[in-house]
Amino acid sequence: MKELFKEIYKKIKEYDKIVIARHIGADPDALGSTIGLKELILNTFPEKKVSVIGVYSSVFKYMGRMDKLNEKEIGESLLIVCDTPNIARIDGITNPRDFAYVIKIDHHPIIDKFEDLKWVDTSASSVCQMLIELSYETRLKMNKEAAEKLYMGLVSDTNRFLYDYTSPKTFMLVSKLISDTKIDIKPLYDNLYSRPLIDVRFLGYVAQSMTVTEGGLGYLTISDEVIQRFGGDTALSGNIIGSFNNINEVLVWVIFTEDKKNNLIKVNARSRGPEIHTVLEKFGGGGHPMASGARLTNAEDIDKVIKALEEVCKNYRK
Ligand SMILES: [Mn+2]
Repeated sequence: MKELFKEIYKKIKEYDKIVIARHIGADPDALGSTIGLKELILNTFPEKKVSVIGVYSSVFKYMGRMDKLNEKEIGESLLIVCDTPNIARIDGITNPRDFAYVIKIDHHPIIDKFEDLKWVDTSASSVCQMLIELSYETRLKMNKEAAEKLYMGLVSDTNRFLYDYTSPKTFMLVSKLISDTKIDIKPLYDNLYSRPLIDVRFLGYVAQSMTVTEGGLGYLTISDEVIQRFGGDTALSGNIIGSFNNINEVLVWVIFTEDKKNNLIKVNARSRGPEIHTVLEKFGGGGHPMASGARLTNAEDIDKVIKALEEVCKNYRK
């Protein structure tokens, strides 16, 4: 393992131009890992040119800004892809192979091979956790800015140390991070957990309207009209999907959200038992075993997804 850390560090040291990318539909782990890694690299090698790319996220604006990809420099740049298992989900890059060298750092189950060097740890709580580890195992220097981003990503991906992947290593790394950098975690939690009233009202609506099957599947379709009524956008469902954990009657839950503008249906699915990512993969999506999504172009697939997830629940209960 140590060898792998050395190799990653060596490649970072070798390239003057580095591009860091993550998955589409950015979440705090994707943003925290890429922006945090940029900080780590610049804190260690101030003369390097490091760009974090992908669509800017206004929901997570506290995570920081994005950089522009300089197309002309692709051929001489090192690309580091964080938190993304497949090419189709890399935000802002169509062909990673155009880069001089590609490193993948991820905690999702492997899907595509697009890298020259990979560090995939499916037991890691978050890519942010992996990067905290990387900085402690190499000469990449931690600072307060990097620590704040990495901490927020880790806390978000573990849902405040609640999920399975939270391990003794998670606590060990976090403990060291906080005592070394003296970050103040209170304002970071304010960033992560303050939310607009509209989200809470929408959450109430979903809780009231969700159908729950005998097998333990909760599901609901959100039409464009409902989104309009709440005065929100299609991101609403993603914002509240995490709030249905630890409900006795609900084992797996899924929200189908009509995205009228792009003429598709966004699927947000979560589980607190059976693995669901393989189901979503069959519909062109994917993600983690307990948190997956997809984008359907055919409304008839909604029933198929419901049936498949219901099946998964039933088998799990057996
Ligand atoms: Mn992640």
